[in-house]
Amino acid sequence: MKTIKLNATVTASNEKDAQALRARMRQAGTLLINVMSSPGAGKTTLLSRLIRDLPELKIAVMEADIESDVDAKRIETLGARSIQVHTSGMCHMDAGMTAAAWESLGAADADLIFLENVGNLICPAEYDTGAGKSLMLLSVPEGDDKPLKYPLMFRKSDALAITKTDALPYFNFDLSKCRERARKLNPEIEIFPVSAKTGDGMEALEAWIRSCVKEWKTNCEYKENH
Ligand SMILES: Nc1nc2c(ncn2[C@@H]2O[C@H](COP(=O)(O)OP(=O)(O)OP(=O)(O)O)[C@@H](O)[C@H]2O)c(=O)[nH]1
Ligand SMILES: [Mg+2]
Repeated sequence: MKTIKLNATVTASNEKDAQALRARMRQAGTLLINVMSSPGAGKTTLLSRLIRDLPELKIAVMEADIESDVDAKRIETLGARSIQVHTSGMCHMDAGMTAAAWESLGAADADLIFLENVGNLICPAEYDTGAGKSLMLLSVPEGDDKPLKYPLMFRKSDALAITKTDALPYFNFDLSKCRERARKLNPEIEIFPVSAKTGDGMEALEAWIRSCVKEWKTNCEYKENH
């Protein structure tokens, strides 16, 4: 497992870099999912479960953190290719950093790459990484009011995994209120209440991921043939 240190990319437009990376990844037939949440919401635990539950997909992971390589090591024990990216103090990944990490990862044949972004609900929402899909996590202990406080993250995400649902009996977390608040910001958002600990709700999330990968590859074949 490699660890690389990256600085913020200095180019004219992050949006352009992101579009270019998305186009290259489409050609490669690799779907990149940008995974975002507060620190400790359960990203690495969820990704570990997905790697085990989706053996038919070749999955690799890019772990972005300010310090340490514990998350990439956790992923590596599952046999998936992973790379640890240190962001030089930055609170998010940008498209140039993501492209550099993809190159260093060396997973040209991957069907699916997860980017575990730096843990926070603010900066990662502001930067397009070039990912094809974005998945945010909100864990039950954080509270159902988070869509009110961090609206951009909910607006920008294709899917919301409400994690640690096994903890629902111990917290005042109203699932339907949370759903309603998230949908008010983003009517299209897919919502999956899950527990990576018990496996509850994982099937629906996994079906969504499978269909995204399939659609990504179908479009890529379509493009190549026309
Ligand atoms: N009860 C419960 N605990 C969970 C679940 N998923 C993760 N946890 C716990 O939550 C803590 C944080 O989990 P991680 O997977 O490390 O969270 P993370 O979002 O990757 O954390 P950072 O990378 O530090 O931002 C750990 O103690 C996990 O065991 C879950 O489904 N249920
Ligand atoms: Mg983690």
